[in-house]
Amino acid sequence: MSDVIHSDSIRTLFSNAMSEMYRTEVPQYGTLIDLVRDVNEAVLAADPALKARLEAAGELERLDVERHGAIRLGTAQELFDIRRMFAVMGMFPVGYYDLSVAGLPVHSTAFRPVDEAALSRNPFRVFTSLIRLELLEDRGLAEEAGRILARRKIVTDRALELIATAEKNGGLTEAEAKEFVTEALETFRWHSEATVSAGTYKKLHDAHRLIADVVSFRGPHINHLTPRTLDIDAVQKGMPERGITPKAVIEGPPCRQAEILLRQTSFKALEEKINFTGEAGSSEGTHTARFGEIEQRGIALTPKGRALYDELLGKTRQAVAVGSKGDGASSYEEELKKQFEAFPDSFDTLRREKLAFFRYRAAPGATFDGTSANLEELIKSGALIADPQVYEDFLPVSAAGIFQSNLGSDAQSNYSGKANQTAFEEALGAKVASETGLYSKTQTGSLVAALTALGQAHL
Ligand code: OOG
Ligand code: NI
Repeated sequence: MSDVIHSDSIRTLFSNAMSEMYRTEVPQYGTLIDLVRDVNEAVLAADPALKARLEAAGELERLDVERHGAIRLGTAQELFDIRRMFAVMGMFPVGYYDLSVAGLPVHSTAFRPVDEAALSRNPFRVFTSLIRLELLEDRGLAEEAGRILARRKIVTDRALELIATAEKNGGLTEAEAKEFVTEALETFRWHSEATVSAGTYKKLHDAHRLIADVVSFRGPHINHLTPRTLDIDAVQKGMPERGITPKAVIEGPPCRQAEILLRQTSFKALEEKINFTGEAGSSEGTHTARFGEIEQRGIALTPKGRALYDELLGKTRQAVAVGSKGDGASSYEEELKKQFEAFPDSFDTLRREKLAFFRYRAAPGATFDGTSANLEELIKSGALIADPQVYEDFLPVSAAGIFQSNLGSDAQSNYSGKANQTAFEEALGAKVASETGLYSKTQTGSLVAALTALGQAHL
């Protein structure tokens, strides 16, 4: 159908609407956005080379709109419906994250755009977790939670109709898209009316705070929206000056020249008043669900690079544990820095040692006379350029740290995992894409195109 609009446009309509909603619901989010904008402007002004690199790689425009959010779902049906909803916006499940390794009864995926053009227009992502009642020891409570969840409908009837329309027609018209966004927003809105009594809430909360957060409400409120900064250390430092207290340590790799993967920090945003239902009328209580977070993204790592990252992070965490009040944070940071001295810190070395993924392009107007013997020669001559590929995904250990901190503790915990990707994909009704596969495809595709443009397709 010709009047169907691109899913990228629907995603942008939606992420803007979500950002506006969150700004009114969580005032500190607005403060954070302002701080991140100030820091990013200062970084770009102070580092013209970085600015030029981001501009040439087409990354500068997306920076201002770049956000990720997170939701937690209760049932397989909910995950199935949410997958269909995100597909309308050009967002698909990538990666499987087992959070039971950190003692959390959830497993997750990230819905995000997958092709390069879509990512550069608006890389909006939603980290989506499914609660695992099967991991609860109290089977009676697990069944009760299951019954409560079975009663709710998190997607409006009209949104479901429009999803079916999009699936049938290969997209939505502009008018349908606007209505779809309004309806979809309902799923992620905060509801201060709990669907359970104060007594049930307490039981769920005692079993696990996450269980109470998922089971006690009408829908999966968006629990944070995260802007991307170019200097997370500067934002972490600037937060207290603007009345925001961040968690004790930044998750992920240490500060480096050649940034890798993802660094994140978060803060508790709100203690919200809620009303419980009850036979004797409603009663009041409080709930903390929503928080703020910032992220800095670096280069995506190959499996070899990722294995090295996991090894060094594991050694750090074995050597120093951060306590629940954030004690030990500075020795943790020192240890992290020390361990990561073993991780090459220049993009060129990362590329030559095949530790990270790149996107290749021919330099504007470049020609290469004759036949090149190898790739290194082409790169050295300036004809072939290797830009770092941004890591578009998440990290399970970091995600666990963000979860923990917003559940009320900075303590790090390490448990043995109970991954079940098969069950997750059955609920989802689809397979999750492999993140490595996507980066690898981009690397190979861009290299073939660049070499062809330079007349060096034989390489
Ligand atoms: C999700 C926490 C994980 C991230 O960026 O790694 C996360 C949640 O608390 O629901 O947002
Ligand atoms: Ni997050």
